[in-house]
Amino acid sequence: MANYKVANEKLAAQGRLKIEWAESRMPVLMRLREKYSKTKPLKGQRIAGCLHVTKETAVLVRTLAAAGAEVSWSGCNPLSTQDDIAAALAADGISIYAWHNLSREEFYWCIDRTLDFKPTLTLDDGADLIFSVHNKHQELLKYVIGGTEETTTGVHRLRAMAKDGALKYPVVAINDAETKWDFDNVYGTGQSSIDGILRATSVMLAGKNFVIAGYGHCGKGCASRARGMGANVIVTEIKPTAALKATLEGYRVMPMDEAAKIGDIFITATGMKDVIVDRHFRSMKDGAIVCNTGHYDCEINLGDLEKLAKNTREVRPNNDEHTMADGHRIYVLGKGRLVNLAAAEGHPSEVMDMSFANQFQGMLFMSREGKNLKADVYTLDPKLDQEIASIKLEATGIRIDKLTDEQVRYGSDYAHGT
Ligand code: 3DD
Repeated sequence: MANYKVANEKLAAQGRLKIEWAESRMPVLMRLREKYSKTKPLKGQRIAGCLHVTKETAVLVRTLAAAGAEVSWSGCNPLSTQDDIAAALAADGISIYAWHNLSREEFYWCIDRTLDFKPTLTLDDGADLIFSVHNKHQELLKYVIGGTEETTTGVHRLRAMAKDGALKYPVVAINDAETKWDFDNVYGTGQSSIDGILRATSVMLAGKNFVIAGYGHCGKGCASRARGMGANVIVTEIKPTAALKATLEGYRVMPMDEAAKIGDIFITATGMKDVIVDRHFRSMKDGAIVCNTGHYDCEINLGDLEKLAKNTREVRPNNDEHTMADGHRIYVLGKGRLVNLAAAEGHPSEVMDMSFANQFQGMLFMSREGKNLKADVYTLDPKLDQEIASIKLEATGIRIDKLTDEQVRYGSDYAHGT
């Protein structure tokens, strides 16, 4: 029996039902499982994973195991583990160390446990696992042939390490795949962030001033989904081109100092620290709701808020009320951690299907090529995007046109002009 530590093994049956639900909505990953469970190309590989323990992640874990890998897993956020999913994976025989609401020490203890079997591959979301191997477990570097990284923030961190010559093994930036960032980050984050806000507050979005800090892929998704629910979207930005795009999309754009005075709901999606700080809390309306959908919990400065608050209490699950000296109340969701996974179930299965098809392909690629690559950050072959998208279209019964031979020739013929 695999070693593991989960909150409650009795939740396994409930978790299994959720995983089956996800499997029925992840045709790309299930197609890969069907294909590679026969040939088992990952046989002999030991994969340590550090990625939110959700029903969708469980489908990826089961697919990696079906392809022959030995898998050990921890969650990549103290608040994002779904305990019933963790129980189901433990019952599957996966070495999983994850439970909801981890302390910082427990979080890193779980990561350390996944390293006990000396992984040959690491699979990350936020680079905490790979960073632990580089900084606390250098003796394991000799076993690792490569890794993958899921998210924008993690890829940014790894590129900085590579630039410094600090990266010691090759990693695939999964986030750079079009069928990841242009779907997961936009449509996934858009829907799941609204989902988290609604589960933690059940407020009406229509007519509310919905302030989004950061108009990158995630912010863009949040803006369009919030507008779809009738909210008045306000965008704050530091990058002129992003601010301009938001303006041309019809959103109001202004500095956070101004937005803080009129916002009803605030969400940060910047990847930067201290986006909402003391002076913003002071100018917010009574009843303002504040949350974050970036990977780390540094975007909302909770230290500033705790200094200002005279009283704090949990008024609903994942919803803390902070009362200021003047009686104004500010509601922080998910303790400032990513609201889509702390207060809801993360992105829907349909979109994680493509992100995790890229993760699976990244593991295959690294298991084959890792030992021949220098320590750097790589991207998958863009052809894989079209393959993943084609399977997705086929599974959803959508048919598209095909170029004729003449059109293919035209596409590469530079001789003719007007
Ligand atoms: N992420 C969002 N929803 C998720 C889910 N249902 N399962 C696992 C991970 C999930 C995080 C992704 O957005 C990841 O791609 C990221 O952090 O960028």
